[in-house]
Amino acid sequence: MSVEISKFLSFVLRHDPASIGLHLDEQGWASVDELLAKAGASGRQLDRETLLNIVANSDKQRFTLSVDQTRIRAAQGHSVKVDLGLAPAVPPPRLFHGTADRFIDSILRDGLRAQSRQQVHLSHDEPTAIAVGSRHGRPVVLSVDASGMHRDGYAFYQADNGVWLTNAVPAQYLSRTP
Ligand code: HQG
Repeated sequence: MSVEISKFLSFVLRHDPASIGLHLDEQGWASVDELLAKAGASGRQLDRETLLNIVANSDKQRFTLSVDQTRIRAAQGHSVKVDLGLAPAVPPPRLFHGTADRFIDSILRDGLRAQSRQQVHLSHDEPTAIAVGSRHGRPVVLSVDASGMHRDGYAFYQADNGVWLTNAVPAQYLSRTP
């Protein structure tokens, strides 16, 4: 049940708020009251306590609440245009990207692209990257020379849940892990 609600929340807060008539501001925040009301109006019974529980227990901490708990947003993963307002951050020397083996030739030729999302998502460790890649097929992990990119002027951001974000990764900064 909570997985289903979490998927619903990811869908409306990342991809299609209009599907339930929800408004996101430029930084991706929705009013918690409005979310609860519009979820109910679209046939999903969701009360505040359940919502707060799902936010607190989300395995990847996918959702962020404002300090006063009146607003909520997805920490990352948006396809709708938002400016999360994250400050540029210095990345660790290496980051990882998990993908499926069928994408490798294209990625090593063209680099990592954000595809349908606003930014490329990078993991700080290989096990996380394997899990991300497994969503798409047989997982392959790419190592990203994050310090080289940073030195060359590419900006990195860290989402509220620790996921690293950058606009794109040119192929020369990528290598396949064994
Ligand atoms: C691939 C999940 C061919 C890219 C995860 C990926 C993450 C290319 C796919 C978050 C390519 C896009 C994001 C190129 C990139 N040619 N394929 N040039 N450049 N790709 O789902 O990173 O559970 O949009 O490798 O844990 O898999 O939803 O991105 O395979 O943190 O919270 O195009 O979503 O989090 O797929 O996942 P996605 P992602 P949640």
